[in-house]
Amino acid sequence: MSRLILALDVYEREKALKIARETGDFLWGIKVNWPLILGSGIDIVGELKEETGLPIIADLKLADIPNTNRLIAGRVFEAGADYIIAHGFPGSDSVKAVMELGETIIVVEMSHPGAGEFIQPVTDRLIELANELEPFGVIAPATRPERVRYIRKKLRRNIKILTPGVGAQGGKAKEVLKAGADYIIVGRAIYNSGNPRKAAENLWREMNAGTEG
Ligand code: BMP
Repeated sequence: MSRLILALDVYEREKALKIARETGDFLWGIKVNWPLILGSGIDIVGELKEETGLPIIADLKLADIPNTNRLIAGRVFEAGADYIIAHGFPGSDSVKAVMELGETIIVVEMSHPGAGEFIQPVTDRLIELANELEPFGVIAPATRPERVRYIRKKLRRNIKILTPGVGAQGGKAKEVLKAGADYIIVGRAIYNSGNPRKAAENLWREMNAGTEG
């Protein structure tokens, strides 16, 4: 089984569907973020699901009061999303409002340099929140394998770790998997490559090398 998630951050519907079709064989799932939702509308979630049969993660990074989180998440789950990503820092009530409607992934640390300013100092608290609420998974930075290792140690075993930051942001798939990630999220290194299918296949091979037999 694949542990690769495509971050499909393009605007255009046709382009998104084409890349999804080409790469689907090598993916566990597809992550849809604001660029694609703004460019193509929320119905793209159902279309991608129908086209590929893969789980769809809606990366909205919800960070609002419980009622607003609930209003947004309700529509997005209705549109066919299997998972929604929410921020943990607005508090447990805001996250619970999403979790009551469907499978949720909580951001506990981010992959960009600025993550060191505000989110990394509260990662321990966000891990505690995840351990208490037991969502499907958490987001952790593929750009810092040592932080993935740390988060894996503190996080309940049944909670998955999904890591963006491989490829364009400098993270290395093998290293992050070794540090304890369950899934690797990759965008530009696949959709901006001349041959997205080949790029996804190469990553898939790299991730599976040494795990056969
Ligand atoms: P790329 O492989 O092109 O860098 O894309 C990474 C994807 O993961 C983007 O959709 C980005 O918004 C998302 N992401 C991230 O890069 N770092 C995080 O900490 C959290 C994210 O959701």
